[in-house]
Amino acid sequence: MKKILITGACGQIGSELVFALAQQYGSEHIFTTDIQRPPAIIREHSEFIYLNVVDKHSLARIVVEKDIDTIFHMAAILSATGEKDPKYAYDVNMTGLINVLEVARKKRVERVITPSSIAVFGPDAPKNNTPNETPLNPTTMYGVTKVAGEKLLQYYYLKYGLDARSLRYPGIISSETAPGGGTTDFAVDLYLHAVQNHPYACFISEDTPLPFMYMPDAIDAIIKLAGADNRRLQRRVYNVHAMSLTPREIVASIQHHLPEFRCTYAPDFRQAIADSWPNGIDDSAAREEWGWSPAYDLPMMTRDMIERIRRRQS
Ligand code: AKB
Repeated sequence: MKKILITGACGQIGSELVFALAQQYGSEHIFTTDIQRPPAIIREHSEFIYLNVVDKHSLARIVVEKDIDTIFHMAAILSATGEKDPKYAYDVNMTGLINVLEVARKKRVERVITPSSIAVFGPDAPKNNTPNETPLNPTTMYGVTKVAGEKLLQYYYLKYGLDARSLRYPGIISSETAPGGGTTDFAVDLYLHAVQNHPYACFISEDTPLPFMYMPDAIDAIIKLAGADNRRLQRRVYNVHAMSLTPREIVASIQHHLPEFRCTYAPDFRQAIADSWPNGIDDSAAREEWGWSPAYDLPMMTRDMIERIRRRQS
């Protein structure tokens, strides 16, 4: 029976992944770690253990004691926080990943799945429908750590046969756990402010297109990739995409339900990060090799987001 470890379990994606994996495999098979105090949903659906991923010995002890066969390594510092403190992003993202890969190799963990990001692309990559394989020259420390992370996964696969897999997430929009320190966080903030009847000053300009995905699709993607038949996988890292959106388009979609909502634009240092990323990425390899396909478009996502945020706040 599967024994799954999730690092960074209290984060935006981790917290919803825990719930989805617990539904599929049973809470008694899910072990979660983070440096934050876990919310109720994590305590209810997993065994939580305090762990800083830079601590390799504690990580190894958990993997051995809990007999872990699959690791979802979600702990990471995102792009905006990474630009404020690049060395911290380097330490957490690179040391965390190499620790997970080394422990997985030595303790014979079957599979490691860890997200990469659209942040691997830099200004020289094609802006539209960015291919899976293209120059990777990011201009942020977050992007640098994600490119290096992708290369590490490939190295461990080729050298040791460790079945490590990754997917390049776009900005993820979700209603349950707020993201922290990302450039695409404004999209979640727009919904939260609109439902609370507050105006919002967006830190990205209104006509900046970026790739996005709704959380249920993000969870579906990572679980599908984790379960894909290795013989069908031609690469270790996959672009995944759902919709290309500008802040103005998200605001218009929200105003369809909440016409009073007002957004102003005050771009800050995060605009340069957004400008260096693609508008939308080509995910045909993921579609062909493991059946990826998103379910949510903008109108469906907006309806669901507003309903869920309202329910949570009532
Ligand atoms: C960020 O904005 O840093 C993340 C990402 C696109 O990887 N959401």
